Amino acid sequence: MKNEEKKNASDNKKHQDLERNREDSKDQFLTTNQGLKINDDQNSLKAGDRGASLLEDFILREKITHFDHERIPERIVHARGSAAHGYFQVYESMEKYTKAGFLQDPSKKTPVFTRFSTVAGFKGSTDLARDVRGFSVKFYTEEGNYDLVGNNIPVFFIQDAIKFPDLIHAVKPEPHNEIPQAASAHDTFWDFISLMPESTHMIMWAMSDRAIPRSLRMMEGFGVHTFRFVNKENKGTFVKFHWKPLLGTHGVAWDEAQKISGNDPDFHRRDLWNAIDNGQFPEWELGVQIIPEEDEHKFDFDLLDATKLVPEELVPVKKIGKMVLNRNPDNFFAETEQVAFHPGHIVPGIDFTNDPLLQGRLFSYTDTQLKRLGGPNFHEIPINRPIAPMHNNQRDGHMRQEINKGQTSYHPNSLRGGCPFQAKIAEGGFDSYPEKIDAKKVRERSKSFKDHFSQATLFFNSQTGVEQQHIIDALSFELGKVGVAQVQERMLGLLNEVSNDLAQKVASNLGMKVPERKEQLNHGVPADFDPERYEPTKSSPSIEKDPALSMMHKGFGNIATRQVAFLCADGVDDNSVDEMKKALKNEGAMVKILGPNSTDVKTAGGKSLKVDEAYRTTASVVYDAFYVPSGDKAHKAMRMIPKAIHFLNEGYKHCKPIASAQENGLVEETYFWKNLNKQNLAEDGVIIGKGKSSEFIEAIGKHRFWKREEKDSIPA
Ligand code: HDD
Repeated sequence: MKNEEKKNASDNKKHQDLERNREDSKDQFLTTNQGLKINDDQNSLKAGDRGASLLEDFILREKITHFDHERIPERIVHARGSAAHGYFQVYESMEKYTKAGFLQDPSKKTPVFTRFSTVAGFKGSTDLARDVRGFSVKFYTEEGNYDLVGNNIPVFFIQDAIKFPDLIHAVKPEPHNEIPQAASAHDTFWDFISLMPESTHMIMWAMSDRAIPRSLRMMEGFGVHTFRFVNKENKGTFVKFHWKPLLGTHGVAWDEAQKISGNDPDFHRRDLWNAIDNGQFPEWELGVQIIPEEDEHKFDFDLLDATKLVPEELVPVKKIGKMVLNRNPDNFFAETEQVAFHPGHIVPGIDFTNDPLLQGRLFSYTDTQLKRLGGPNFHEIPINRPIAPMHNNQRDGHMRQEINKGQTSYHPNSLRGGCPFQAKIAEGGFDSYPEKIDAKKVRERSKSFKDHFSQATLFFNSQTGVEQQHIIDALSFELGKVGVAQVQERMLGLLNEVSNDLAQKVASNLGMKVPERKEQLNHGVPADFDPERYEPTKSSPSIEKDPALSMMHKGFGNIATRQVAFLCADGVDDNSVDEMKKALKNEGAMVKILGPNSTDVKTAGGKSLKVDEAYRTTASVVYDAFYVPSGDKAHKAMRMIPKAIHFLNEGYKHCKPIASAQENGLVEETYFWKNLNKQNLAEDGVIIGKGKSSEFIEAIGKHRFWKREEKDSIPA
């Protein structure tokens, strides 16, 4: 469907929804929860019009009591989230590897509900925090709900779930003063990390631009653990899950992220909502890396170790289907807040492995929902209900919705003819993969989990120069916020294991020295740990680089949904606006008209141009690119508006494409025009002159002109 058609379809749907809402609520009286019609919802019952309120007022009491109980505990992690409905469709049958019903028939659409989240921040925190993003998909399959509860980073901080509470306590705001909010740049986080060498690989990812995404729609997703596909013949195959966004994978600049957090803390949430509302539905392809069981020990890392990934250079990702998110939730609380994900919600054909992080997760998620959603019946909340029929002998409990009929609630029974029956495997009954286990009970970690650095090095070496610089900057920022020199030193020691160049540059930014190896406190392993079991090693990785690990290697060119600000004022040239607008819209980009205030701008041709935002109510950081149409009068006016000049300066600082249809005007007021070499501006994404829409579109397709950061002197 073309964007315009999608937009019309979405507008029609909005209109129909509005009509339906009106229709549904026609003749609806305001009532109490018992259905009693309320005659006065403005005044409480009082002893005289100036007297005390009466306890007898059950209408007041019911309303206030319900209000008092409106909040439920927020998620201990991933509290801040945004979600959408959609569907998943497989490209071809995967029966060779799995019997999972939703992965067989390319003509079948499986409904999904997908929730994205930050990890550390509270529910009301900013979207642009430097953090890992959760990427959870609930597939409502005909065989029951399947949840793929992953992240936008393919590895994790720790190897064993028993360390999860420690990790989260360390990253959350510090307990004595609850500072800082939604940030890892503080003492306790880096203290913990510096003592956990196994987190080094994940830290490289978390300090990269992956942790400050441009949009939730422009992030990859990963199942993280190695899972198992099981086919009809009961043959198992290891599988790693990937989500690849069709819009490419993009981040923002760190300075920009911090400013967005102030200007629009809902930036990601709004972006997802608006895109779906506009009919520009985000899409991801589901990819799998398939690894035969026979190859389990073929790699120089352990497939069960969640701090490792399987490089795409070694095992390519096969794209097997597509997810489209095409409907916003009707009610945030009912859906996004109450949805309950669980990595243990699987369907026949998908099974677990012995990854000790995954094994611990299997306990944690039900436990947390019991507390969060108030009891054992959270599966009855509409967003959590499977579409597959559900029958069992579980009964009662807080907030039970179902009215179970009949005399029996046990199995086996004869009084109800044996119902509900157990399903045979051929009838779709679930059967755990019969993995052979013959082992001693131990509190041990396999020696194959001990190499904590080679993949961190692989990741760092696979980045472009710009990406490496961003990691160095991020580490310098975060460690610069740490107030304890020993913690900083331990971290420099760990970074030195990744790359001496990296460690030297961060050390220099901190004004410190990289410690000698022998001083490294056993790579940070604390003295009370048994070194035999915990001291890390570093083997040489079988490959030196994997381009798939770099964001800048993928997904460029597509400008769909990019937000382009048109800087306007009275006297703006009609053609200059219309031609560029048409060209951008043809590519699916979104045009926002900015003006001196919220009233329409009068064009040179005498038309009214609707203003989307006044300069004072918006900020450059929420746009992807800037265009200044021609018109002498307009340029004269804009030269007098400091915020308009600031837009271009800041846009330049954040390496965004800038186009101006005329040279003599607003652009002459900018810092970069006055101070930098104009010869290089075009290759730096600054396009000057009339009729340059194709050059501008190409520039937007490049996302950012990071080379400009080398001249990081723009005062914006
Ligand atoms: Fe977790 C939520 C992802 C390890 C315990 N986790 C949660 C969510 C995501 C993840 C995306 C939000 C779900 C939603 O949108 O509602 N978690 C991960 C990944 C992990 C991981 C990718 C490692 C590979 N988690 C992990 C461990 C534990 C937990 C090791 C505990 C032992 N996670 C939880 C939890 C949460 C949760 C406390 C909080 C809210 C919830 O479950 O529903 O149980």
